[in-house]
Amino acid sequence: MLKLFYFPGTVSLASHITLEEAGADYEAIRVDFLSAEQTKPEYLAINPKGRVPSLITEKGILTETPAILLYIAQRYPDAKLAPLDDIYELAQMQSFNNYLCSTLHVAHAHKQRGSRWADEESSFEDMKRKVPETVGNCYRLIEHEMFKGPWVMGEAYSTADAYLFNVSRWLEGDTLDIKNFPKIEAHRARMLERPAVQRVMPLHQR
Ligand SMILES: N[C@@H](CCC(=O)N[C@@H](CS)C(=O)NCC(=O)O)C(=O)O
Repeated sequence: MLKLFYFPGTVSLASHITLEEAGADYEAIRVDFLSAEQTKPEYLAINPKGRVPSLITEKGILTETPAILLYIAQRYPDAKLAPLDDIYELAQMQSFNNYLCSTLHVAHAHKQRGSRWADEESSFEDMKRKVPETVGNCYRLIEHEMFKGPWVMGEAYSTADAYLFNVSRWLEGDTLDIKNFPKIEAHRARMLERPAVQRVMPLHQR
């Protein structure tokens, strides 16, 4: 059975929704960030990165959201969570997911995780101030260039939708107004109607 390590409010929501959409047989295990469990030897023995999500498979651990999402989509092809029969479309989905992972999420992390990149308090403040601009630029690009509609990739729902839904829940905390991103706002509402999302959300409230 697959095991997903997660914590509410983090990027682990996308993997959790995708497991649920796939109808996977899995166990969700909460890592208690409030007691910094992700930094303790027991968790580091599972995932030396000290982050969530981690997905334990029969073959070993998987980390990094784009890799986990693609793994689930490929393991459960009948759920049609990715355009697996079209290499160009699949690469497009990966392009979107990797943009969220390597650019948007990293820009967002500058608000609370400045110590990853600097030591001075003044540097943290500077990084925090820049977040609405850098994250806002990401959402502008998604809203105007990348989002096809009604789902991220167009007519078909894919893993990119769970991922966008996950990260866009941080938008208000980054002092951005979702009203400025009407496609992303409508996407959020559409996601909340999905039974898989409704089943998972109670576990992702802090
Ligand atoms: N690139 C990773 C990022 C994972 C990540 O940074 N997770 C955060 C939560 S959103 C975390 O576990 N942080 C714990 C910490 O910094 O102590 C992914 O996409 O899965």
